[in-house]
Amino acid sequence: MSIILEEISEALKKGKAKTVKEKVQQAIDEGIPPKTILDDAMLKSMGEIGVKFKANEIFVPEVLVAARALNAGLAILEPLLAAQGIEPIGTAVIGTVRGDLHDIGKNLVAMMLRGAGLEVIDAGVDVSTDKFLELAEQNNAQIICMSSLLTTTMEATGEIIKEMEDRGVRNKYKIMIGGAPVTAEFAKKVNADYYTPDAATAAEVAKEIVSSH
Ligand code: B1M
Repeated sequence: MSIILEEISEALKKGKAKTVKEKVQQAIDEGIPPKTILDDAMLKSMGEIGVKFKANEIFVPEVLVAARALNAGLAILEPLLAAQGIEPIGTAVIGTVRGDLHDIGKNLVAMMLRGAGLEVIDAGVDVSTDKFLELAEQNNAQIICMSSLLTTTMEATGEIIKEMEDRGVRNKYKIMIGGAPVTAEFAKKVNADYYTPDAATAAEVAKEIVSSH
């Protein structure tokens, strides 16, 4: 790997957003293709962050600063990638379900999904069935991701899926759910397609879903 790509990779892992931004611009000026910068430096190191996070070698603050650095670099790369017609590998809508305002975990999942190459539409917190469906429809999403942190709002996940079934649109999307109180057993009970325990696994599974879609 060229030195500049290694520098971007290292700066991203350390969460140095300003350095990532400067080095990404420098790499572009040196003629390195945006897709190479994205894949070989940024997504690669974000993937490594995900592995370490999953293994409890690093924690939420480190992931958040790395993700912020990723976003700083992406802001420069995105218009160039779009101009070259490089498409994201798929689209996911993500939100914290109605009644629930916790968003730290949801934001982490969103960042990891972006790190895996997906376009992520963030619906925010306290998200209704209408909002999930409206954004999924508008953006041709393949996946709807629902986060819940309270035992009470966890039930809203099941209600939202039921409402999607009642409207006859449930099977248009793969539904992934997660959050501290959620379990695989619960996901099965409420007819979600996937439960993932953490942001890194969510990104791995989302990648598999869109590649087999
Ligand atoms: Co709240 N809160 N909170 N809170 N809060 C918990 C969840 C609680 C366990 C604390 C406790 O009592 N021990 C408890 C829930 C109890 C229960 O239901 N069993 C609780 C409560 C009761 C409340 C209030 C009701 C308190 C009150 O007002 N009386 C209130 C509810 C407000 C509402 O939502 N309507 C409330 C409010 C808040 C704050 C606003 C103060 C703040 C949220 C700030 C914010 O998010 N912007 C807050 C916080 C920070 C917490 C704790 C301390 C930390 C949550 C967190 O961010 N964890 C939490 C206690 C705890 O968990 N230790 C607590 C870090 C985050 C990275 O982890 O979100 O689990 P987590 O995400 C993980 C995985 O779960 C997974 O990936 C992430 C990491 O890889 N994941 C997914 C998450 N979403 C996923 C989706 C996926 C896949 C994986 O696919 C789609």
